[in-house]
Amino acid sequence: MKKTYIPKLDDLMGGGILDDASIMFCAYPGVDCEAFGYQMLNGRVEEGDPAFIFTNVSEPETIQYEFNSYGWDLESFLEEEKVFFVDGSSSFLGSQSDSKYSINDYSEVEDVILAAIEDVAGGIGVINNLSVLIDYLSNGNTLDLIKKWNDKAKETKTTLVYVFTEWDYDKDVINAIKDSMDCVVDLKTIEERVIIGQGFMVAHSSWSNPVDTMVLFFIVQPGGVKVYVPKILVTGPYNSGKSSFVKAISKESVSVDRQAMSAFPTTIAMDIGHVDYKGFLADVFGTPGQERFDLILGVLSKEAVGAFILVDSTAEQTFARAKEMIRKTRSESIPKIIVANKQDLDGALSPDEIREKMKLDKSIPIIPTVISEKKGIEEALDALLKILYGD
Ligand SMILES: Nc1nc2c(ncn2[C@@H]2O[C@H](COP(=O)(O)OP(=O)(O)OP(=O)(O)O)[C@@H](O)[C@H]2O)c(=O)[nH]1
Ligand SMILES: [Mg+2]
Repeated sequence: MKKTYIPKLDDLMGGGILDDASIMFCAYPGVDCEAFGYQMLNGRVEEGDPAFIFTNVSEPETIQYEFNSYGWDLESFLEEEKVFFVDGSSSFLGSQSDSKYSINDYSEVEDVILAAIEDVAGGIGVINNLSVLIDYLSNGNTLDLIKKWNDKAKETKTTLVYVFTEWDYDKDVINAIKDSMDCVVDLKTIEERVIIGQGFMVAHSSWSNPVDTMVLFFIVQPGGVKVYVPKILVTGPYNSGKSSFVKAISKESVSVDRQAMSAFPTTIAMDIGHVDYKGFLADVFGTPGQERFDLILGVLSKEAVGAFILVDSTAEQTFARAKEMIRKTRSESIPKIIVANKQDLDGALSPDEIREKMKLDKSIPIIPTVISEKKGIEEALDALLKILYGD
C-alpha cells in the first residue's frame, strides 16, 4: 500500500491506497480538487517515486506556481527529472511547450498518456482535469481511454489520480466513469443555512470497507489540504490552566485577560487560538473560569465539536465546578477530553483518582499534563482527534 499524503484519507481507506489503484477526486464545481492530486504527487515524489502531471487546465508554469504557493518544490523535481509534464494546454493556447510530451490534438492523448504511464512505472500520474477531456472527446471515447489507462496502470503498478470537476454531465456517463475507478473520493461543499466549508468523503474503494465519514477540509498556502475542525472548546474551573493550554496548542493565540488584584492574569472574556497539528486545523475557544463570567459560556460553546475540560489536579474542591461547566457549555454530548493539569505539584491526583472522584465514565479519556512545561499537550490533542475522527 502507498500513502495518499492527504490527512485522514488513508485511515478512511484502511491504511492507504493499493499500489496499482486508480483514484478519482470528484469535486462539485467550486470545490478545489487540484490540490488533492498535487499533494499526493508531491508526497510520492518526495519518497522517491517518479511522476507525471497531465494538464489541460493550465500551463505547466502556472502549475509550478501553484506548487510553490503550497510550499512544494516542483521546480527542483522537474530539473532533477523526477517529474515531467504531459502538456495538454500550451499548444491550445498558442504557446510553445518545452515539456517531455505535448498534445497538439486530442486524438494523440490516449497513446501519449499510455507512454507516460510506462515511463513512471511504480510511481504516480495525475490527470488534471478529466472533465476537460470529456468536453473535448465524446463520452464513450473518454470511458474507453480511462479503461485503457487504468489497465496500463495496473500492469505497471502505477497510481493514477484523476481530478474531476463534476459539471452537469449525463448521469450515466458519470456513473460509468466512477465505476471504472478503484476508488472515488467526493469533494463537496457543506451547507447548513450558509456554506460552512468543504468536505471529502470516500464514496467507494475496491479494497476497503465503506465509511460514511465526511471530513471537513481547508486548502491553505503554504500547506495544501488540511483537515478542518471547526471549533474546539477549552473550559474548566478558575486557574486550571485553560489560557496556558490554548497558548500551548496554538501557533498564535489571543487572551482577553485582566491582571486581577494580584499579579496573576485571569481571563475575563475568552482565549482564541488556532491549532495546526498533524494535518489538522482547528479554531480553539477558551472560556473564563470564574463564575461571574458564566453568562457567556453558552455563547462561547455554541457549535463546538469537541472539548477539553481542564482541571487543576491538586484542587479537588473544584471538581464539582468542572462538572457544572461541562453542563453549562453543553459539553455532555460532544467528544471531550479531561486534561488533568498541574501534575508537577505535590498532592496532584492521578487520572484514575480524578475519574473516581468526578464519577466520569471510562469512555472519557483523562490525560495528565504539566502545561507550564509543555508536557502532555500532544497526548491531549491526539486523544481528542482520535475520538473525533478515529485512528
Ligand atoms: N505548577 C503548574 N502551574 C501551571 C500549570 N499550568 C498552568 N499553570 C499556572 O496556573 C496559573 C493559571 O493558568 P491560566 O492558564 O491562566 O489558567 P486559566 O484556567 O486560564 O485561568 P482563568 O482564566 O482565570 O480561569 C498560571 O499561573 C499558570 O502559569 C502546570 O502544569 N503546573
Ligand atoms: Mg484563562
